[in-house]
Amino acid sequence: MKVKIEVPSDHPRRVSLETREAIIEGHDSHVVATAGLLAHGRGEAFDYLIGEKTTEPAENAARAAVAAMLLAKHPVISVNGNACALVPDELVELAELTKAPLEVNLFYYRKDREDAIKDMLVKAGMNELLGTHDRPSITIPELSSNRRKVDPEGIGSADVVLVPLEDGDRTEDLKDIDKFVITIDLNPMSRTAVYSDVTLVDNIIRALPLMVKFAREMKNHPREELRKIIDGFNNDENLAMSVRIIMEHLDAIANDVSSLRKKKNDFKVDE
Ligand code: PTJ
Repeated sequence: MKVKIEVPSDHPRRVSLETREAIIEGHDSHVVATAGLLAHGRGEAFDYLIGEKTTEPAENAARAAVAAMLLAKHPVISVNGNACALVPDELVELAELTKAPLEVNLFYYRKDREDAIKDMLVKAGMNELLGTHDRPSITIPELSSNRRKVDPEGIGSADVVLVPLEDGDRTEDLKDIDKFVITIDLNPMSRTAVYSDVTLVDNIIRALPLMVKFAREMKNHPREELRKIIDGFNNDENLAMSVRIIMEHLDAIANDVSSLRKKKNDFKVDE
């Protein structure tokens, strides 16, 4: 993540401030929708609750997600404004490693946003972007929002779709048309989280680099091994574990609020 402001390296909220800045700069350049600022705030709140680190269930989900993408006949990565603003380089790298094309698919569509997202991904090294206005499109009647317009070579014909930071209406519909859906959502109770086949309850700024790392490690794994990883994964159990981690985390704080001062580096709160 490259941002214009300089946050002192010892600032206890450095990562959070830089991430916020990336979203603000993304909004200034039209990559991020105004509603994306609010979506980010909701994500930040859930990240506090989960402890602002990748949990074991999130790591397991990342492994299953990458296995599904590597096994897929035609995996596709759906890109929205927030995902592009936060992890452009990792989106391009994951696309290359898993042979999953990137498709821009916006809830709050505007041509200038599509252009800004394309520019950012090209700067990150992307060669081709599906879903743009100059490409053929088909409509998925089951989808209700603007997201219903998809690329026939992308989401239209995909068997596995990664939909990071989703708005809830789409996952259920994608399931209805037999897509295997992977999502990244810090809220383990969102509709997207509970309807997906694999949900990474993690911040996209940690989840995408982790998926890239797993994709590098797993890309030459035998197919049976990848299949075993997916078969051994249960999304409901995984979500339940994420909710329990939040509860245990809050319980520990309720038992000893002063721990927030002592363990400043484990669980950081704003001043
Ligand atoms: O770019 P567009 O037009 O396609 O619009 C994108 C947004 C994100 C505005 C749109 O999809 C939307 O309104 O999403 P929601 O309904 O706010 O849902 C976003 C979900 O992502 C929420 O459950 C948040 O908790 C979660 N979230 C927010 N930031 C992060 C996150 N999850 C992972 N990492 C984050 N950084």
